[in-house]
Amino acid sequence: MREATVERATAETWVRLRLGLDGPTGGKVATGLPFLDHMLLQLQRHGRFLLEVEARGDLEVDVHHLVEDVGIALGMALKEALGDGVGLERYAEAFAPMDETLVLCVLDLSGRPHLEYRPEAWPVVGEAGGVNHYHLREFLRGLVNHGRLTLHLRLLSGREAHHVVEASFKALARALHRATRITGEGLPSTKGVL
Ligand SMILES: [Mn+2]
Repeated sequence: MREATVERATAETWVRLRLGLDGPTGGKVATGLPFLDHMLLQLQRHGRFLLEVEARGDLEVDVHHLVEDVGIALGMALKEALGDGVGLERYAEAFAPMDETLVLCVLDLSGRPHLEYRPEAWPVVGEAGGVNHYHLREFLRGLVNHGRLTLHLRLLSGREAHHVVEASFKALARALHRATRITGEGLPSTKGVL
């Protein structure tokens, strides 16, 4: 069974995260930031993962550090859980609608970090529980840089922060589920390495 547990501590945050790609799903999520918990539970449910997250952060300063560092821990766990990548589906895309909002996420578990997401181009208004779509960028940067994947995120419609951020997590979850499946036998690369 592919899974990994990481623990990461800085002067700003402490995160312990367990990710399981196969087998049982669910797990307790408690970061101290309710909207982030709500998003991680979307990832867990719609990605059909085991995802346990326990975290503390300097929320008296801002939500920024905690959101970013949970993304980093998720990337670290993903990279470790994927192992050598033999048989990996590797590519996936997923749309997620939420009423008026529509988001597209396209992934390549390539071994090369690249994030294609421009929050300044997204006409989002407001925030959700202290979290906005610029914080989403920090989460995704952490995930991409440490999970070593290519991630494109597009907003096709919608403006309301809660729907936009949540639909983004749902699209990410669905794409991550599919990209992490074992569907073949060899390494899915002509280069011979991911
Ligand atoms: Mn919601």
